[in-house]
Amino acid sequence: MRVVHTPLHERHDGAYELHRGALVPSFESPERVHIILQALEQAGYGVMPPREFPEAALLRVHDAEFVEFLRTAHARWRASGRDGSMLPSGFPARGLRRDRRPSGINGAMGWYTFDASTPIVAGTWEAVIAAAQCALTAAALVAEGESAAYALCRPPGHHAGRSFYGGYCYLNNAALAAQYLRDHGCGRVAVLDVDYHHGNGTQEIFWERDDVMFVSLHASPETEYPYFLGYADECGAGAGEGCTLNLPLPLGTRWPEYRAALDLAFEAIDRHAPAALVVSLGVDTFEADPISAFKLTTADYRELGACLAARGLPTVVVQEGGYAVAEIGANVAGVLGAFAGRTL
Ligand code: Q9C
Ligand code: ZN
Repeated sequence: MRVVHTPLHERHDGAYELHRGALVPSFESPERVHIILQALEQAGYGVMPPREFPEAALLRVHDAEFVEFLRTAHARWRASGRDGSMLPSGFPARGLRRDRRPSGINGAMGWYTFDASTPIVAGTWEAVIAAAQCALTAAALVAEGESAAYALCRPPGHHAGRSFYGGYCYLNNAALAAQYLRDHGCGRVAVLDVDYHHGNGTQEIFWERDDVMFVSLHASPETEYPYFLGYADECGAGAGEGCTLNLPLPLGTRWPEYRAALDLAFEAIDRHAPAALVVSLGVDTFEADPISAFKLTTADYRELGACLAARGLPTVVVQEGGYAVAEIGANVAGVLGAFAGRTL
């Protein structure tokens, strides 16, 4: 199994985020990828840089004005006399206008994001397109016949929608991979999201589609981020009705219950009969994760990998969250080891 990675992720290094009422150092740090990469290199994986893809590949999933906002946001911020991390301070909630996008950078930021934990710094765009290219490269490898590939994406992507960012995510790497597979001869695709948080962006992107199924296991939005999406009654709409499946789980979930939900996820995926699988792999379900409350162990990630690999589907694994930095390498390597056993 090939690992697609580039050090360009380091260009994105947000200083802080708003967390439980305080500005705290960003949980989503370059160190996360350093440690994953070290674990995978130690395990003997072949690491390759991403290929270049035209902007048209991004526009298959994202809105052009949104992409332009991300590309130019920090330069606009600097032009307004500031520097460092950009964070928003107002959002168009109920009672406010959603038909006029403010021309100023502060209002535009609140327009395009939905939280204050997703900073933009001078190098964010460079890292964001590099992560997207990692995901597209992994998808291309699978479209060309590899049985599995892993995109070591940073920043992550599953909270980003067609025209919004948030949750440490800017462009939706997993959605780009799924769309790339669709555009390059692959039949139906299933996206299975095992990050602790609901993949609201991926759900939004494929909500009305029947060619890309979205299935997510995550902590209940009743108490957990992203709070406003991810309930079990969200099933898709229009042609996509029945092609979205949410399996919210309680705080404290351990492997046996997680495994049972995974079985339900795969029953639904099997009914969809996909030609390929995209896995949004967050390891923030880990027992020691600093912002999450599931109880999976390092050993459980090997089981998870075995469950995923056992489907025998061509699979693109895309890195999402995971903030227990000390163990993140072992946890990701645990999942990928099962694929490597099949395809090394
Ligand atoms: N006080 C991913 O795992 N912060 N994103 C929550 C709660 C945002 C997580 C703040 C968490 C985003 C890709
Ligand atoms: Zn997460």
